[in-house]
Amino acid sequence: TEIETELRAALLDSQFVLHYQGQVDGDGLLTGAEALVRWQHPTRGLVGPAGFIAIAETSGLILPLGRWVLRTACEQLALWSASAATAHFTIAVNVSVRQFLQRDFVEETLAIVRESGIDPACLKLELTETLMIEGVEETIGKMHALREHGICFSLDDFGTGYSSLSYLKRLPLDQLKIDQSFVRDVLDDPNDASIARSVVALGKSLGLKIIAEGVETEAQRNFLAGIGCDHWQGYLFSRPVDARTLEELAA
Ligand code: G
Ligand code: G
Ligand code: MN
Ligand code: NA
Repeated sequence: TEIETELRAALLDSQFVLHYQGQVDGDGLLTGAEALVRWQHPTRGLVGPAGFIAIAETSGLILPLGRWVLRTACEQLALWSASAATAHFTIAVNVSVRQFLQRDFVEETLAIVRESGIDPACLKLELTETLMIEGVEETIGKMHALREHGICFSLDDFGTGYSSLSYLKRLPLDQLKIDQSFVRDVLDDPNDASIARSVVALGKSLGLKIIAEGVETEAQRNFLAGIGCDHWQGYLFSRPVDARTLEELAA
């Protein structure tokens, strides 16, 4: 299709950029950021992932695009590691199902980590529950292989997909991410509050850290803190911004 051709050209022409959204701990300190890809389109301006990730996935372009995202995020982390104010930063990178299940994903990821010179423990890969449908055993195997080298894992969009608790306990995860669809109305919708409470309790009982995304107000933050949530991401702390703007927040 036309957009597919355009995407292919955009990759060659370096039209993609990463924005970074801060992640904050219980003391309100910036611990790092999630990398979020954007397309700097020559005529349409800055295009968000909703406008191209799905097409990149079906066309297979997600493989070179995903490699570019991972490499760029690791190079940014290497720069942050070398600077006092940001030396402790971790970086979270979204990995699509197709990308993760690609045959060479483990080797490629380890090569990127090695070449960028980052501490692998500062790299957190965000996976989604869909991986459990597409290939449980392969997913678990690859996670263990990467974890042996120190790489961490967060389960993104948790609760929105196919959550089988029996798989959850087998995944070598470090963190659960409460999806923003539960956070948005957590103060007004008792069902969302119940889900949030259950996710935190479940995650904690499995020894995981819990990050809430889409936190926009102090009231949401306080409620979530009250039920045991310990890390935050959302407009209350920072929008997705370019690397330099994020550095200013850390200063
Ligand atoms: O960036 P936004 O702020 O609009 O992100 C929307 C969605 O796009 C996110 O939920 C995320 O899962 C997805 N996304 C953002 N960046 C990437 C990326 O680099 N790779 C993949 N696979 N998905 C991404
Ligand atoms: O990968 P994931 O689905 O988790 O990506 C996070 C998405 O959530 C991005 O599209 C990001 O721009 C968006 N986001 C992050 N914080 C907030 C927030 O506080 N409010 C809203 N409405 N969206 C947010
Ligand atoms: Mn994410
Ligand atoms: Na999410």
